[in-house]
Amino acid sequence: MTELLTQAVSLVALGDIMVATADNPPVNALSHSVRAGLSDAISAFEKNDAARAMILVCAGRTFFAGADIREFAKPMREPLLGEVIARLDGCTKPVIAAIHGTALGGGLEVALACSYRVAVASARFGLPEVKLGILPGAGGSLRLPRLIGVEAALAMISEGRQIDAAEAARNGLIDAIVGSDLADGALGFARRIIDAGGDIRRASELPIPSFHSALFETARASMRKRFRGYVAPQKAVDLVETAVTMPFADAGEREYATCKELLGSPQSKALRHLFAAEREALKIEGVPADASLRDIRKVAVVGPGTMGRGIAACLLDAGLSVVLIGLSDESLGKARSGIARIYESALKRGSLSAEEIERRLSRLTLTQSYDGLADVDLAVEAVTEQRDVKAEVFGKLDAALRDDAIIVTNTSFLDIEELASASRRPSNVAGMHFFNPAHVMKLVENVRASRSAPDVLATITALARRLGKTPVMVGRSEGFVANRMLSKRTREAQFLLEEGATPAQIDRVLSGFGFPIGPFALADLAGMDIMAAARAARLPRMSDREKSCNIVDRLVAAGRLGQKTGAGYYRYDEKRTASPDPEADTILDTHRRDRGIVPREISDDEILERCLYAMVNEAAKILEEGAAARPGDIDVIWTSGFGFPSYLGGPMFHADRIGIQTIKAALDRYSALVGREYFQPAPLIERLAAEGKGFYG
Ligand code: T1G
Repeated sequence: MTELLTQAVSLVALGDIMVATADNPPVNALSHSVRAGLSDAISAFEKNDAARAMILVCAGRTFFAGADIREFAKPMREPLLGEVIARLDGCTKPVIAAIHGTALGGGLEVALACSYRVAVASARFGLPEVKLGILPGAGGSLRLPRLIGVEAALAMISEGRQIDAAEAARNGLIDAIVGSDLADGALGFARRIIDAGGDIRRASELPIPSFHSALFETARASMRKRFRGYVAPQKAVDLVETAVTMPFADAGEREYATCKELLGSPQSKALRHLFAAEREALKIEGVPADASLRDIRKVAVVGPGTMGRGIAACLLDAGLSVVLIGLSDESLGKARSGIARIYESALKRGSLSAEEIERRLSRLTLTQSYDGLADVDLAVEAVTEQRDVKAEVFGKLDAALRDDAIIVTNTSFLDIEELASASRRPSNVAGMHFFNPAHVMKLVENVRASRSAPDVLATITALARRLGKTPVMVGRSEGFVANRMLSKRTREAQFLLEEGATPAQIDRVLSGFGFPIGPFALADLAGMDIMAAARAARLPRMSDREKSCNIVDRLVAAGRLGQKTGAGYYRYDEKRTASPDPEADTILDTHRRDRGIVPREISDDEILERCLYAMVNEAAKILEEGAAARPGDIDVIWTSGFGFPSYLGGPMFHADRIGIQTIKAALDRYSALVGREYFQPAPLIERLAAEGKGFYG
């Protein structure tokens, strides 16, 4: 008979095997009711002399996905996870974790404290705490190295890397992969353990496998480089070193203390904010959570340029069939080789096999014709950013596609409303704004037009997720959210340059803040011709000062297109290492002289504030207009799209930390210095500052 121990855990005896089942939707987080239930199950198992083994399994879609993140902000209620885990470890009869879905964080720690672990082939395992700015706090750093080796454990803990069941079986994390019927497989395994004498095997009692003496020093250096600015990855190395050099109990205390300390750190709060914001961003106003999704199997991509190719590649990667439509054999041929190059580098890295690449490419059709698109479910328009060209393509797609097919535009700046209303299917039109390179960049700004149908919005959100992207729904607004805010930072960087700062100073300040690359090094990478084209597109809406601040055009005129010509804002050697270039200085000096500007010393603080606050001020306008639904959406956009350091939580979260009153005072100061048209505080900032509130209340 099944006995309900707590709201979340039940226990049943099947002969001499007990089965404890946890059921705490949606992801079986280790909430209080689960911990209490597990503790009761262990007691019942230990007391029951007839029971010779216990299986620990989860209902629903996954094994325990970790500690309950929602409980982090509250005082912890006993039994604490560490206590439950110590009791599992101390069991005098075998406990077998039966795993499906993802065993993560505290969930994996529970499994590690069991005597044995079996899993279905699709299960995944990880200690992703580091991504939340914390580290394992319930024995993960102690038991994992003993089971799978120090180096492998270090990689999982410091990078949050997940592994699949095959790897887990190879490295000793799990004892068996069972068939798709997990309960059946786990019962069979338990029977074999009982028949073999019911041995228990405690990971805590295994010896520490040998490891290379330079392991930790090398790892520290690599973490510093790869996770610049992040605290937890560095601490992870210290933690694992402690775990394998100190006695078990002492190391356990150290682990718990580290986890607790990190939990209260500003970085962890920021990263947990983003975890929640990313999920919140999937909730779209007017779209029910259970909205029906349209079936998307075949997608047409119009425009075989850089964007079209990248988009086609990620659609192929996700298992979809793609028709890539172009204007000439030549452009399509280039597209095919462009896509093949993307796959060649995956082959070289070893992330894809030649057969898999072959399979993906076999789903790609290249054509100049709009005929035969009847089985296409969705079309992505990715042609050049010109209104009449896009309108013409929309017209052709409208005529060629089934009535219920969806058309999305990849426009960055054009008015999606105009494109939608010219179509005969306005409710089936929306935007999907990918970023270059589309097969790499995580962010997709999905754009809703006023008549986009709710199920269309739900479908493009699901499609972006299927492509492994981070979608955020935005509304009508020139440049949407990411580029619109970026254009203000670009403007300020240019103004600062003509006022007397150098590209190297501005880049140093912004990368010192945490951006992966400064704006001028980035411009050199993207190409000055691209920057000049973007500038030309915005020219009609620029102020007089912006129009005359034409350093980009001067660089192009001097043939300095950036890295590809060996010189832009910087000069590049054959290894593409940048150094300041007197020739670029001369161009800047000439520009300043022509404009009658006497260069001045500019402080690093001024550079950072002007670049950052110009963005935050624009974000406040975007929020007021409703082009972004909430501040969290903007934080997700900037951290997943443009390298805003995640450990600061995104521009809005960071602005709240600085304080809106401080930001407003700075905006007033720069209004006087640079001009009101650039720095007048947005009404929302005025209001929040007056009320003493932040974007998050
Ligand atoms: N606690 C509470 N809620 C959680 C949760 C958790 N650990 N994980 C997910 N949710 C919520 C999530 O907010 C969402 O809610 C819903 O579940 C579905 O999630 C002591 C310190 C498991 C791979 O970091 O990686 O253990 O938005 O949309 O895409 O060492 O969730 O619907 O209201 O993401 O299928 C470590 C985090 C904790 C795992 C499922 N564990 N979760 O992905 O669904 S720290 C993690 C995930 C720890 C110990 C420590 C994913 C997933 P809502 P979802 P999904």
